[in-house]
Amino acid sequence: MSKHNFFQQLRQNFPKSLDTPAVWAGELTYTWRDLDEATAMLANFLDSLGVEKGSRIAVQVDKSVEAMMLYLATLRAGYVFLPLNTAYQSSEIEYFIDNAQPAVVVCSPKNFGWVSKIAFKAGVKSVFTLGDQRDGTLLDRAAHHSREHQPANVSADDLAVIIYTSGTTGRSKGAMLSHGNIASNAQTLKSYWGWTKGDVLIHALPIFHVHGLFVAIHGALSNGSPMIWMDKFDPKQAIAHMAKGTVFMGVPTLYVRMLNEAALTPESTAHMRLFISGSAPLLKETFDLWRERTGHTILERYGMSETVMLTSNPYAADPRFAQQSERRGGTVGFPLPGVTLRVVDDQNHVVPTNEIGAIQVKGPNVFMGYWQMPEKTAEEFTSDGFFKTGDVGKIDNDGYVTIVGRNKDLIISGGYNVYPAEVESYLNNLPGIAESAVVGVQHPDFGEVGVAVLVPRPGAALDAGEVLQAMKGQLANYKVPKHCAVVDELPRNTMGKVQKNVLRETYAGLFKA
Ligand code: MCA
Ligand code: AMP
Repeated sequence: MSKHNFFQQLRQNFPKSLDTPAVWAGELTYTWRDLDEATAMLANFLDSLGVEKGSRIAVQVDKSVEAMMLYLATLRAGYVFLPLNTAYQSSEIEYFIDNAQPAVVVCSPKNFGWVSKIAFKAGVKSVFTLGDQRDGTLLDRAAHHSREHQPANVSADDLAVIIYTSGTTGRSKGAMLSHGNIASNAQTLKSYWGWTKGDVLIHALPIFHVHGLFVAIHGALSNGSPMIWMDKFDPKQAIAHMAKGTVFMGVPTLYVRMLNEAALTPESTAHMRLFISGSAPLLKETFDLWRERTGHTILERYGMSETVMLTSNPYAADPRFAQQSERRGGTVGFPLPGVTLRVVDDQNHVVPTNEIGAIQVKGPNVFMGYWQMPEKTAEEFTSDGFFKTGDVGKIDNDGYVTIVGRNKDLIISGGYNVYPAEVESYLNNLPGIAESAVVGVQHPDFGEVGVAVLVPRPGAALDAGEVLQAMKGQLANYKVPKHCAVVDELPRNTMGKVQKNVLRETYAGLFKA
């Protein structure tokens, strides 16, 4: 039985009339039949490679409908999808491939040279290409396969996707999500956000992270709703699509950029049903301004790669919370149905209402652990099975959760996570640098960006511009600090620990609007 195969569950929600539009992508229209047949061909092709079930299919390609089809085909055939940000550079890709040991790697045609070299060196047998113009060897090869494919038998606990998340210490960890994890979350969000007949999703996010890959795609497909596909976010185009769309999902930067457009009005957004924000804190100012300019109230939700979605402001009245139906700016709403969320102190005791503590969660959506890191996995769970999110927050009298900070040293820049430890370790290895500290400061467009503070080695002449230039091409561009300062020494407390709060204050005004 393939009833636990998440692809099969999505497919059961495809509309009866398979020849109606499923995706509008520029000039092209893909029907539901196209989605079904193309994923079958790709799944048959993957099967023809003779790799074992559960093998990882690592994919670093530009956003395209075919890239989404490859994701769906991987689930369909019972393999494990491993999406990789297109910003990752060779040393990052080398780490992921060595760590995940994929059976198949798919990359952009333009990157085939260096990616295949890394892959073959790591023992990968099959490397294919997929471009954003339906080009590359993957589609050529899949074209010879049947348009029919019986979805693989999997159990709810079988691995479906590995999403790499960076770590506060050491290298990235692969969060393992099962078919059951992603299915339960998709099902919950479908009803909590009131997905309805006639909905049309404007898909504006990248598809190598949870927001664009899961929350957006699963939302539309599990409701049999078509998508307007944007290969890259553009604020003018996004607003123009609102004449036909009903649901938009974005990180706060996308809302900030749309607010800069004169075309954003009550009239241009009149057809829309729902605006959802997440992945980073939405400023109350952006929330209020959006309501003023459009008459719509953004619904903010909160999640993680390890857990998919955890909390959400209500779409309609939530009977569990005294019928609350208000979407409150600055909060992330209520734990989703099925999710248990608690706020605890250092002794792991639940704190009283309105008090701040560490957020821990439990539920069918919580991941299976980190790929080949049982000790790390054990550290991140409490003895009674709660996952430690690393976020700090509180729950108010009405049940609304507010995130007030993080106890992980993390910068969220335009919705992407940057771990200072990773950037510092890169900087500390550059010639002329004795030590470094990377901190996040407020930024009008990206919300937060990294600033690097460097101490030169004795006698070394450090040029901040050259350091930044050296980082580009070595680290994903969003990890490269937006400013670099050279100082004589870093501020330290009596224990010798770098006082990052002092640095944050020093550079706080650097990017003020
Ligand atoms: C691009 N740059 C960035 C970022 N994006 N720098 C910092 N932070 C970023 N997010 C770099 C570019 O490489 C460029 O560098 C310069 O900044 C300006 O680029 P720009 O053209 O403005 O960027 P863009 O191509 O328009 O991209 C901005 C973006 C993009 C559209 C906001 O970053 C984006 O799509 N963000 C969404 C991320 C996302 O989907 N997150 C969900 C994660 P240079 O000038 O040197 O070339 S899932 C998650 O977090 C959890 C589970 C959840 O709750 O959802
Ligand atoms: P990731 O590692 O990409 O899965 O990012 C997960 C982190 O993003 C969470 O642990 C939070 O710190 C942050 N996050 C996601 N949604 C929100 C939100 N609505 N408000 C504040 N932080 C958020």
